[in-house]
Amino acid sequence: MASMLMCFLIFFGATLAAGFSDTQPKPVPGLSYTFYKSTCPELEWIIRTYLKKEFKKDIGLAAGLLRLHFHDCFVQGCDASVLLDGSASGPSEQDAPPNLTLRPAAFKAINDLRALIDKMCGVVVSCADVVAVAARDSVALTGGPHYKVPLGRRDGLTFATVNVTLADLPPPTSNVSFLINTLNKINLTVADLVTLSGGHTIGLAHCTSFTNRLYPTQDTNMDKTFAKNLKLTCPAANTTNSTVNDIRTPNTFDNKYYVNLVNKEGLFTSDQGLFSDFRTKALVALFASNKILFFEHFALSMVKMGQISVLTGSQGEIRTNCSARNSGSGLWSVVEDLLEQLLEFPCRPQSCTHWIPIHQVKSSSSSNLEHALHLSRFG
Ligand code: HEM
Ligand SMILES: *[C@@H]1O[C@H](CO)[C@@H](O)[C@H](O)[C@H]1NC(C)=O
Ligand SMILES: *[C@@H]1O[C@H](CO)[C@@H](O)[C@H](O)[C@H]1NC(C)=O
Ligand SMILES: *[C@@H]1O[C@H](CO)[C@@H](O)[C@H](O)[C@H]1NC(C)=O
Ligand SMILES: *[C@@H]1O[C@H](CO)[C@@H](O)[C@H](O)[C@H]1NC(C)=O
Ligand SMILES: *[C@@H]1O[C@H](CO)[C@@H](O)[C@H](O)[C@H]1NC(C)=O
Ligand SMILES: *[C@@H]1O[C@H](CO)[C@@H](O)[C@H](O)[C@H]1NC(C)=O
Ligand SMILES: CC(=O)N[C@H]1CO[C@H](CO)[C@@H](O)[C@@H]1O
Repeated sequence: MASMLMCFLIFFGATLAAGFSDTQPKPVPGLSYTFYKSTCPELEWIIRTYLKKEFKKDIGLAAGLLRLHFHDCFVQGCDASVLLDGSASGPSEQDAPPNLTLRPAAFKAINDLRALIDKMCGVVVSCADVVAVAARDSVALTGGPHYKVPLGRRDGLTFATVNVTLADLPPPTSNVSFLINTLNKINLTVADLVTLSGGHTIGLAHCTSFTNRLYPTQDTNMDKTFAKNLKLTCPAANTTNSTVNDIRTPNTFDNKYYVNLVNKEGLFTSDQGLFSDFRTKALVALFASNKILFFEHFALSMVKMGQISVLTGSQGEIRTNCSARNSGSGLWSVVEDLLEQLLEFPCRPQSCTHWIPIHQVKSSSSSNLEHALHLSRFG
């Protein structure tokens, strides 16, 4: 009997693993797994190499980049609008209250990456795609699963208002019902909610994100020793200190976040609630005991999240500066459209990009970083 069960488990496990590696989820129309294959074959290598180097200096950047992608996708889709500086048309997402704690280092990394990518490939890769790949690599390089991301996103032309941003990003004080409803509006399921919350296996949180559970009265759903230590870090509700999201393995992407929840050591109301609500509790317990299963689900949910309301084809633009709309606001994509019509052949963006280098002859000044990348590749 025991051996039969064993056989079943092995068979079941193998089937899951095989199904996982063989079948990538089908990309939404306009995105593909090979989008930059001919126009920027170095793309993923450039990003991986740069991030490996930067994470050695500051592993917290990985958390910053993962959260950046989440915020981008939840507010008007994964269109890199989260990167826009506030100057052009009112407050950007970056200035809205829930985003204030997005790490400046993450914005800098995206801009640095774009500069490197542009030097090698020309201006063909969207900022939204750079954010998506950087988030994926942040997961992989901190110990999480490696998964393929569909590419071909275009960058948005419009800012989200502060109000829209507030409405789209659930606060950490949310209960599970509210979270389920919020995610449901963007077609994410209850399982996606539990799975994506596992992103809190890395990174930091400021006291203000969880002191609602300490003051004025202590949340009974929090481990007493854990609460005592949090009170030392956050002696008052308004302290500006921060602490790690995952007390067990703060800088490693693993399933310990769920182990924390099972032990009442989740940080936010929105975290700990997942182990109280009958709709989410079982999956939390399952992920706490099965890292591989969590990794498989996380990869799938991230691909799903990464395709929320994406702009494709000739929508939006490829921003030359990730922090600002191209001057002429969308003129470039109008020109692309006109060219397509004049040529009278169906032209997908990747087959059209031979137009771009003509207009984007780059200066040959080379940064130290670019030099380092060349050396490690060709040297
Ligand atoms: C489900 C709703 C979610 C809520 C309510 C939420 C809330 C928060 C809050 C309040 C913080 C701390 C901000 C601070 O105090 O500085 C945070 C940090 C973080 N969140 Fe979430 N989050 C959610 C979903 C996600 C998702 C889907 C991901 C990615 C898959 C994610 C990844 C992160 C990361 C990596 C950090 C640490 C950032 C850093 O260290 O810079 N979160 N989240
Ligand atoms: C944003 O929300 C606030 C508070 O709900 C409201 O007073 C304000 O008018 C809203 N602003 C816009 C532009 O909708
Ligand atoms: C969950 O939160 C929402 C919004 O804050 C609130 O209206 C609702 O009553 C809460 N539900 C429960 C069961 O506490
Ligand atoms: C959710 O799915 C519906 C039905 O397929 C679709 O109309 C809607 O655009 C989707 N919403 C998002 C944000 O993807
Ligand atoms: C947190 O901030 C307070 C001041 O508000 C300070 O006294 C305390 O040492 C800080 N704790 C930690 C762990 O940083
Ligand atoms: C926090 O609140 C206390 C009491 O209300 C006040 O004395 C203190 O200055 C505040 N600290 C910060 C950092 O706002
Ligand atoms: C990119 O745009 C931002 C915001 O307008 C600006 O501050 C920055 O200097 C620009 N960067 C470059 C390299 O032009
Ligand atoms: C919580 C928080 O710090 N909110 C700030 C977010 O950013 C806006 C604009 O910069 C500030 O007014 C808020 O105080």
